[in-house]
Amino acid sequence: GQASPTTAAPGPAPTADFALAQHVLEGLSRPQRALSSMYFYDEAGSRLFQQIMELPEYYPTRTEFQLLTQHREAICAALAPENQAAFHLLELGAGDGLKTKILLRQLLEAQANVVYAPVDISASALEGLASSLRHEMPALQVQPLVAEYAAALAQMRAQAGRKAVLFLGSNIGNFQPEARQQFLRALSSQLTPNDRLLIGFDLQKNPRQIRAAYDDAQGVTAAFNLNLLTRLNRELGADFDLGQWEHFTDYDPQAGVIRSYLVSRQAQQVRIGALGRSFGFAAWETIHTENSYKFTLPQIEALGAAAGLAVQQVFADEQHWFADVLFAPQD
Ligand code: AVJ
Repeated sequence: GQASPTTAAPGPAPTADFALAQHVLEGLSRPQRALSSMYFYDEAGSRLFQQIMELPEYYPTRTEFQLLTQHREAICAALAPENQAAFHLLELGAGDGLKTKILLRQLLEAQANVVYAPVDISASALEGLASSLRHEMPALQVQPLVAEYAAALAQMRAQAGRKAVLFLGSNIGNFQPEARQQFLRALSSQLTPNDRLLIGFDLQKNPRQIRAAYDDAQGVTAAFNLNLLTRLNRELGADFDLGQWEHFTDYDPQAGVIRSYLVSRQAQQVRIGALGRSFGFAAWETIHTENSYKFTLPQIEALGAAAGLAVQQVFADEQHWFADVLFAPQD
């Protein structure tokens, strides 16, 4: 809960950083320390993620781009209603929209009666996307929305008429299993029988290949992980010494999850100004920062079924590294 303004106890100032401060206090107070990967994406973090997507080791973006290109006709035919009826194409976590443009071009070519509604937590990313679409596809109707997933779902309820929802890039992999199920149920409850949902899943594969994608030779992923501490230094007046922390990641092939950590290289104290206190770290103590789940097709079927969603089609690349899966509400 929010601190009342009359509380004299030291605490964060009630600014825009309040949620971040609360999160850090809670996450660093646990016996197994953790911070959410949601906070990776400040300006520097978003730039580093763009660089990650270009890395030779980071296969997911490139693979999904390829499979969307290869299957674009079938995917668009499955997303758009028959007889050119009007529909909204909602995208959760649209980002730079580079992959989605493959589908948007295809829809325009097929003269689909579509309104594209990209949703993202980053206003600057959405603005960039909207303005690039105005130039590249002036005929396309675009209704951008700056919001978190939950707010976007609530907004969907008000959306009359047919809709197709995109959730690409294996963003679904960042949820813990329970939150993932909750999210899918909430999403599913907003769909009417003729609506469609396309979700991108990174598939289980050679564990060495997966591990390499999150521990690249150039150290870009390490910089991306460590940038979280830079953010806390700037936004919460913390004094993390970046030289005393390192990136560690490992893949658990049975759980199908990449887990990433920041590791304290020595015993140290870190002061966090906005929290008015310090935290002690033992040598080699870790802060968990990200889960990135990888899936199998039977798991994907089960995931959908538990949320009232039936798999209609699976669009994968030839090597079966990544899949965009089309769901419809179960009847
Ligand atoms: C943006 C969640 C798809 O999990 O692969 C990339 C983020 N983290 N490298 C992923 C990420 C480290 C990425 N997603």
